[in-house]
Amino acid sequence: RFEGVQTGTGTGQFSGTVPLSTTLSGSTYQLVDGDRAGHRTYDLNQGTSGTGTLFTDDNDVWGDGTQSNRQTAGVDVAFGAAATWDYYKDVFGRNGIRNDGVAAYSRAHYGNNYVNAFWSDSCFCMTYGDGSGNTHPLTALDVAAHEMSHGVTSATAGLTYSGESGGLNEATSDIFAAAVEFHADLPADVPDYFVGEKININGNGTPLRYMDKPSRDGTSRDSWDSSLGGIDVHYSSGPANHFFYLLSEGSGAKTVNGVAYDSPTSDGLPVTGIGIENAQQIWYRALTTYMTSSTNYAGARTATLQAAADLFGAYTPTYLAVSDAWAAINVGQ
Ligand code: ASN
Ligand code: ZN
Repeated sequence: RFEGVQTGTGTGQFSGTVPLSTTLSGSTYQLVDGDRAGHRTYDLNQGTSGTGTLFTDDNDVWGDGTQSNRQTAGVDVAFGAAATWDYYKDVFGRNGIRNDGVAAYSRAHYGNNYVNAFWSDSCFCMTYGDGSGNTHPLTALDVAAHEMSHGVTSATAGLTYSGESGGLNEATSDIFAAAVEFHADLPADVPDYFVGEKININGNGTPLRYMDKPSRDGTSRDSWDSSLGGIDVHYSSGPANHFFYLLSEGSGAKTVNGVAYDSPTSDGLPVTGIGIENAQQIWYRALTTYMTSSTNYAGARTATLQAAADLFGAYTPTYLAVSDAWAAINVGQ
């Protein structure tokens, strides 16, 4: 722990009331995470460059869950960064985005009516808009985990952000976004296989993306075909997201944490799930050991089979489930 580290309490709009590691400087608390390499959270105050001002507080009680309180977005994104840091550390032994023990930083309240969030390798930071009307912030846990995971992909496989490798890059961020939710297991954000289900980006309460059947969003693909590399990476991610759901939970109808899913297979054959704990280990090892910048869907199949062989043994039931899940999205057989 850093000198001066404190345990504050925050109430986010999406995270609920959560502990926050903060730092006491003189008589002012700073949103600087002394337990996670000093990750800093800034208020851009609707600006679009630099770092704005560090979030500070005089009593270490942050935000109130309402969007009108400026600290609330800071709580959600600081918690998201902490939960994602902890996920990579606890589950994979990874020490930060680049595995070098160095913290990124977060910037909330970017621009005006900015309906996005993004990771940047050049600042080594995450940035969050306040959404439409500056009243729909994109600050939920899965959004933070998605963006931070772009940093992990960039530091490992380096999947090029176009064509099939771009779809795999996006899917990697969605996969770890879901996995971080399951690891954090927040009462206020029940873990699911959706992305962006809390931020109401569509205005009707629906998620941004669905992993059990990606076509539920109206645009994403459920399965691979030869045209996949020609579409936007946020839609060509669909088949890989679907693969990960099938590998984790299996095909058909299922309820997880009270959420109903119904996952189809393109070959009509069933897939038996191996659990998200095993599936995430396979995807992470494939990403960090076997995938490269130009890996396509066929290459991702090979990479995950190699990873499964390393972790569980070749031709074990777990290994065969990986093969079945790829066949279910029309990759290999
Ligand atoms: N929020 C988007 C994403 O992480 C930003 C982008 O289009 N790269 O995918
Ligand atoms: Zn992304």
